[in-house]
Amino acid sequence: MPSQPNSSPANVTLRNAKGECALIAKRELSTFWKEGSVLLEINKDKVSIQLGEEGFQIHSDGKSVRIISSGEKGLMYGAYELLRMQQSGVSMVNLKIQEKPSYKIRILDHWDNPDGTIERGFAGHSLWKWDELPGKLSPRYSEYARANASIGINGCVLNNVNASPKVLEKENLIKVKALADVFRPYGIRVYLSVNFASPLALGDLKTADPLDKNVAKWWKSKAKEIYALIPDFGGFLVKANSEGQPGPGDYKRTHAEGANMLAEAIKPYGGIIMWRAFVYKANDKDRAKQAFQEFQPLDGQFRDNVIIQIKNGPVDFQPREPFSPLFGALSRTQEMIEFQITQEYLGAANHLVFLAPLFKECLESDTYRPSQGSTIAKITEKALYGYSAIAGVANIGDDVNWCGHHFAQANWYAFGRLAWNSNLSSEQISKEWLKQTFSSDERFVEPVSKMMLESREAAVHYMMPLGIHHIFAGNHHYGPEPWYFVKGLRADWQPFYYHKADSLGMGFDRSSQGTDAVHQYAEPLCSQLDNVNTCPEKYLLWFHHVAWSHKLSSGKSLWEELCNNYQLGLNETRNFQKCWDSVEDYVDLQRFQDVQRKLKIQTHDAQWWKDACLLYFQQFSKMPFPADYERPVYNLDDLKKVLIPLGLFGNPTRDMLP
Ligand code: GCV
Repeated sequence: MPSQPNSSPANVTLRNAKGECALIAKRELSTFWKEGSVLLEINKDKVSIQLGEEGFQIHSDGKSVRIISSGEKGLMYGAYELLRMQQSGVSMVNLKIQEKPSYKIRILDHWDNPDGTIERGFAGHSLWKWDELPGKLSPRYSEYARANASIGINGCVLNNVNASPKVLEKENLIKVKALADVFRPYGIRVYLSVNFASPLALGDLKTADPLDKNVAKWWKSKAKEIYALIPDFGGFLVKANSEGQPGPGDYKRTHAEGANMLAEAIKPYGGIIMWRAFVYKANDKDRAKQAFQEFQPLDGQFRDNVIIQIKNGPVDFQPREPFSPLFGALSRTQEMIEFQITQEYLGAANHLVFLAPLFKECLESDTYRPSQGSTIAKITEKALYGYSAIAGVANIGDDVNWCGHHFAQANWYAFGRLAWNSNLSSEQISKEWLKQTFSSDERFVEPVSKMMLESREAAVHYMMPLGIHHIFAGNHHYGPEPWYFVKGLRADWQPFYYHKADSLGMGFDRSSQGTDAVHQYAEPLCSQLDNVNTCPEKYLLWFHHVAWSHKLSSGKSLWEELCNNYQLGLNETRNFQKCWDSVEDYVDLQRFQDVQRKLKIQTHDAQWWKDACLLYFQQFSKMPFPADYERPVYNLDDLKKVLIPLGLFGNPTRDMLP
């Protein structure tokens, strides 16, 4: 979002355009554009029609610039693109740009609760002040919409997928309408998460069975009520029969039967249903297989306005997961990807972890379905029935800096930019963001971009290298707790289920000798993953239970390679501290110190992760620390006593140290 106004307003003209998005484009350019005049023009020429109402062309001759689109939203996105180029130092001479978004629906999912808390939120309370709405509109609502529009986001789900039925009550819908009215000029549509049992909770009905005529009628009348208030309402997001949420399974109906009933209610108004594939039952041998098992047989049974929303990996937003095998496995059903921008499993708002490389790793994964080259980006960008979509679980709260950590804003930015253009590189995104946020001096941008690009891999190294997953502390998912065990608690909510460390080795055997999850992937991937010698080492312990003495490609044993990875991660965070200190001159004091303080916590936590994991796993490997590696500084018994203070909604409070 541009931030330094121009001293003399630019000459900006509108042609054939007078709508709200075009007016925003004009206002932004008049205030911030510094290089001559700009013409914003609605044009129905062939290219503009092909680029669609959000796409645009930018032409320049060095003196004046022309932004052309077939729609008003395209003019707004073109204006923001121009300002982004200006702030990133791109030459304006002879520009000939054509852009259209990779995804039609580019949406943020807020996990905000009606009481103002945010599930897995680390940046304060919810931005939405339900108590004040609709009478009082916080100025942050339009700032939020503006920031989103500037990076191409065009939708938001306002409330948590663990949804309270109350959101559908009349008095709350009026509040939703107030927000929708603020967001609309910025091209943003609102959506709601709904509780499948809402007719039971809010109506006089005794069932929420999707095949019951009265239930279908109830949803139809609710849809009518919503669209009377918000004519461009986007639709519903549904978490059904997952982690205790109600769903069609409660009535022995399928996900398709549940989703289709809602889809029919909303279809006359052009709405969509985003139905989540995040389902897993207790006591199953392999949680990672369940979404595929449940949804693949339903392919072809969903209405055309249902989109299946699939998390990037088969378990749950871990620091690294292989992609979900469901991608590409539904050839007659629209699939969308769900990323998590909020850092539930990546150090909350304390760790600097730039997520563009994680997003790209998934988008570029080849599913081989139906054939080689069928990447997740290609599969999900293809609109089978007119909609393609991508979602990111938001990391935004009412903190002054929006996201709790200054660098967490880069993840919001990266999500939006990739949703707009999935071909952008992580490097380009990091540099654009740094130049617009801090300084365009190369002496700042180069080292800090490098730090950002290394940060996700560093987090994998110091938290869960080589395919280890879900060894977090119970409940809050902040620190390490591979030993966490609660008698009677479902096994798949405990780390042992995932790491399976024993005297022989560690790792989850998902090979054909184990749970056979590998067979949910297409060939040649399936065979590659199935063989311990060809499985990429970054996924080794995800797919195999590996002997402690097993030699990896480095020539080191599994145990030595674990020690190596944890040490590497710790060293990397120390280097991030040095890197940041070296650019002090380019950053204002407050942000410099904020980030410096967080990097200190991150390094501290990397040490904590290293010691906790290696000391714990050493009990099984019974192997010594290699001679040239640093010794632990903590004792395992002390680390087992660490209690993280929990704040809002059980989220870890900021700035904690064990
Ligand atoms: C909103 C994980 C998180 C939950 C989250 C859930 C989901 O289990 O820990 O907080 O619930 O994913 O995506 O529905």
